[in-house]
Amino acid sequence: MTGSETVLTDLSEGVLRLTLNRPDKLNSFNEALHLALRAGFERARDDDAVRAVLLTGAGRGFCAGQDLGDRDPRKASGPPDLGRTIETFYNPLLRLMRSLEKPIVCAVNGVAAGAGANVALACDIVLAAKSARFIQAFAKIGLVPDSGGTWTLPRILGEPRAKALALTAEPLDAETAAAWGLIWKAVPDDALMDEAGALTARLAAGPTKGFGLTKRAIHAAAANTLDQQLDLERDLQRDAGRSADYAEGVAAFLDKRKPEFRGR
Ligand code: T3D
Repeated sequence: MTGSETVLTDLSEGVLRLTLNRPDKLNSFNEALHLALRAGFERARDDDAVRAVLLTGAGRGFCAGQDLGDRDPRKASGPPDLGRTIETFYNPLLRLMRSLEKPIVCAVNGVAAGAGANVALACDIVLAAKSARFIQAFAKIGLVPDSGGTWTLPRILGEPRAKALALTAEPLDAETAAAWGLIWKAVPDDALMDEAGALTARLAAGPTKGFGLTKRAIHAAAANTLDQQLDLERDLQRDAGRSADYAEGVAAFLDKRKPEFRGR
């Protein structure tokens, strides 16, 4: 395990595990954690040895959003410019995660609040411990959901549930989040890391070039007409069909053997 104190980083067999590591503060975001997490995702983008990412938190929480200790109005000379911090820290992180053409699995090990909830929901496949909760905590302190929450929640849940979660800040338990389609599944607490680890390892050993193209297609669908999407599928399938992994997958099928994908 290597990395800064605030995010533990471990690369093994193609899986880059990023563990938010400020457990005393429920892994809330300070600048150090932001920079370390961004560096982790930049490594995932740039390092061919990384085939999939597993994001989780140390201790009993996943992430409680912004560290409010850094926002104490009694210690400030005037109101903060939160637009600047969003532009400097949160938005680059979300854009980096969204554009990563490798699978991101999130193992939500405990409470995910504020930006912590929305960073989890920005991952590709989200598993949560049954005891975990998702809280749009922004309403409790007079803020607007950020980190993509106002984009993700209405698209997945529809406006009625999105607005209720955002305006009440009521905790959403993991099983309800799964039943509503907000996450992939809720699993027993003691099975979470094994299950998330096995899933990420399986993805990392898969045709990750094709996974990246698949993510690109699904992300584009939100803004495309069916005609545009059909054209995009044609173009991406052309790329996928030229990949070494496609040739290997078909050959392995015909040879009745296990494929050895390399992400190329
Ligand atoms: O500012 C900008 O740049 C704009 C961007 C904003 C993005 C945002 O995320 S705004 C939303 C910020 N987050 C919150 O409002 C959540 C605050 N936390 C909570 O509401 C609760 O802690 C939880 C519901 C998440 C969990 O409750 P519980 O009862 O399980 O734990 P707890 O006892 O409240 O917290 C445990 C410790 O973590 C505690 O410290 P202590 O007393 O043991 O020393 C608590 O103060 C600390 N902690 C929890 N959340 C934060 C935090 N410390 C700093 N900042 C936090 N966000």
